[in-house]
Amino acid sequence: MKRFGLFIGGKWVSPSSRKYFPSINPATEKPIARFASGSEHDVKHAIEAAEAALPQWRKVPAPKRGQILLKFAGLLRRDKEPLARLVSTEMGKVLPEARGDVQEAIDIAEYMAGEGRRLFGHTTPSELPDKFAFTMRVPLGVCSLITPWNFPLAIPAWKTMPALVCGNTVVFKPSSDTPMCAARFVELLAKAGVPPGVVNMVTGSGEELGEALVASPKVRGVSFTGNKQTGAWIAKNAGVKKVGLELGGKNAIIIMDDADLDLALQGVLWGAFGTTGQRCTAASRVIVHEKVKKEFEHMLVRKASLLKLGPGTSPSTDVGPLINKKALEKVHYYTEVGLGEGAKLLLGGRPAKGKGFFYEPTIFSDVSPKMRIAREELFGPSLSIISASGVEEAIKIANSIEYGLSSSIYTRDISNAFRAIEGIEAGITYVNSSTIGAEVHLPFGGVKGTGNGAREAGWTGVEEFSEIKTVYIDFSGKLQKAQIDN
Ligand code: UN1
Repeated sequence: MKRFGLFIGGKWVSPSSRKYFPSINPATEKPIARFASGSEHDVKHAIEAAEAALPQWRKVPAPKRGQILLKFAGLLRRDKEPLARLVSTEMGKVLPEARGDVQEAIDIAEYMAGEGRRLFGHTTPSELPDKFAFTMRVPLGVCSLITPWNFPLAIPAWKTMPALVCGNTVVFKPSSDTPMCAARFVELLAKAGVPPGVVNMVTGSGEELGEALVASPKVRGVSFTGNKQTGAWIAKNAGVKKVGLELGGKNAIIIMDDADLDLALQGVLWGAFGTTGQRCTAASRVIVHEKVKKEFEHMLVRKASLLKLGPGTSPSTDVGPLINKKALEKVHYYTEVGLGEGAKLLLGGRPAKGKGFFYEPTIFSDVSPKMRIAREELFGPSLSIISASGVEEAIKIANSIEYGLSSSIYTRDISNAFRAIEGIEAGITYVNSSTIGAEVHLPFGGVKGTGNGAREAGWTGVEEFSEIKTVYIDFSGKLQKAQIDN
């Protein structure tokens, strides 16, 4: 079986532990390849390589750095099909979605390549004569990028592309569930012309590597997408540096009594069971107007019961496996919690028989907003239906959780739509569309427990990975004192 080391200073090197772990195909439970169990010592080595590469890389003109990203986008495009197959095999999502994962990486690479010719600052008048003031963007320095498995190419690209175009160097720590996708990702970056040391990859246990990646004073930026416990730990341990956190959601779709129910049905199926519910943006709550609740439930259960479980690589599959055994156990644990809380199970509620981490699409009704299944992120194909008597109550329920990433309302009434846009506490609100489907040129992130204000992608992705330098140029030839001489 193929064995991968750590990618440090442009070379594959053995981990100091000499130990390796397998990456598992979640549909078959068979290993795909073996990956290095890195140690703190390896992370230090990677940070040193990134530090050494920084002075030269930050001096490369940003449009030139952008050209390398564009080349990378071209390589992803060339290899889109094999990469999508790899995503589907290693992570489990169905092939069309795996192609979307690769496409999202291509999109952000192209977008950030263009940023190489913008990276705008401001110019503004000085309060004194013969004095000029402007701002410019400078890189943070070495950045640690810690990524999840659910978008094994797109999320590393969301972080790496802005980091690179801004002139940072990177230590990349992918999830141990999808290291093969990460290995292909760094190989293609090197092929596109990213110089040695600019992107380094360490694999292994987050518990083992976390502190070295996050707390090191040599690291000036940390970007993390994952669970809230790890996010809270990072916030506590990072010290004084720029930290971007994206920590999940419990996203709601509101369905009003004036909604197009067929359209809402498609949105709910896609939001709740697409990617087997394993998106931060997945819809795990439906808040439906009491007048249409029965009808909508009936429509939903009929369609959801037809969804076919299977390996992501098989064309007949609608819903792929969960990522691993722990995830399967977690989803089932919440089924038991829901039953214990008195919610009504309409569909599913158990693991599928046979090999692989498959769980039946699960729907609970008569869920009250206080129940744990209505508040806690379970990251799987399990949906809670809550009823509401009107738009204000629906918004209140939508907001009654600690998260605030995505949200959606189905309505034909413009005032309901605007009430939701204004009232829902979330970083993203969709109208007449599901909770998933963020595009790379718009800011992505959440409020409340979802994050710390960082917005990935779009122009804000550049803000995450750069600092502002303010420059004053005095060409008066004399000492001018601001606030005093004028
Ligand atoms: C995530 O699950 O962390 O909007 C990212 C979406 C995708 C990105 C999801 N474009 O669902």
